[in-house]
Amino acid sequence: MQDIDIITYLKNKKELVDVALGKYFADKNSFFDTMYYSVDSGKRIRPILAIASYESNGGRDIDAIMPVACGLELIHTYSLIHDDLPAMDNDDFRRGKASAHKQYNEAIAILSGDGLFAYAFELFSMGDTSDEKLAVINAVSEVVGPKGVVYGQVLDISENERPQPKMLRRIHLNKTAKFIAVSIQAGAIMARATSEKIAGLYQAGICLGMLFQYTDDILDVVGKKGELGKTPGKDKASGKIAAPGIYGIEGARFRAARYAALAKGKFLRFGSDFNILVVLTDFVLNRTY
Ligand code: GRG
Repeated sequence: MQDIDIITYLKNKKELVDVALGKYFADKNSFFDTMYYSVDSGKRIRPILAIASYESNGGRDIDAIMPVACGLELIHTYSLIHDDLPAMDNDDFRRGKASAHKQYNEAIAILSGDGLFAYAFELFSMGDTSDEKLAVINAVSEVVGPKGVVYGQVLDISENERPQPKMLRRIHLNKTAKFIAVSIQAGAIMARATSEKIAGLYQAGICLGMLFQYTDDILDVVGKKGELGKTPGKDKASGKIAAPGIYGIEGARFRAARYAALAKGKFLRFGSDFNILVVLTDFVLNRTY
């Protein structure tokens, strides 16, 4: 497992995703350029997880998984644009530059999100409309809607006078973990994995997703390296629930490590073909951006 150079792996996969995204936004009308402003940059964790899961499950056709992987990134970008709006988090910066409503205006930012959401589903159904594609659309739409990301955001922006561990868990699970998990699930579906494996990988993805949000909360307090325009301690200042506010930094780190161990145990059950997901989990645990 040690022989996986995770930084090179992430760099190579990110490059592939960036090239594909560039292609999907080239030679269209000018609003695609506007939307691409928000798409351009980002770590591409969700598409990389989809590709890693696809390949771990024996998938070999990068052209088959790429539209699915990129569709996930478009939905994620949409959620970031809307999250930054004055009615939500009211953030002036995203991905090291002005957030969409600052660069353009609120109406254009809202429409960029709307456009990216619809375009994601066009990418999901691009080419053939196989059973796998339908299963991906079913799984993703369930997780990003009112049973997942939208519900998590509703809870997140609600007044929480006394932050409770139970509420924190519910927000993290819905806002972040389910989307990370469905990215892994989508890769497995596209590789035609067994339903048992698809379900098991989704559960491992939930643990990885919880870990991802814990490390996001921790980095909001201690500061992200290499990310411009991010104010350390933002969540604390905005009064939103975050792990360090409930458990303290060390408590949050302890819990993050526990989610990492849980995720790795679940990935390892499927054998050495899934080592990359174990290594990716360690990367998320130790990330500094
Ligand atoms: C239905 C998708 C959708 C959105 C509407 C606005 C909203 C409801 C949800 C917001 C959810 C949200 C912003 C969750 C935060 C998840 C998170 C940890 C974001 C940071 O992800 P990174 O670190 O960011 O992968 P980059 O920029 O690298 O892609």
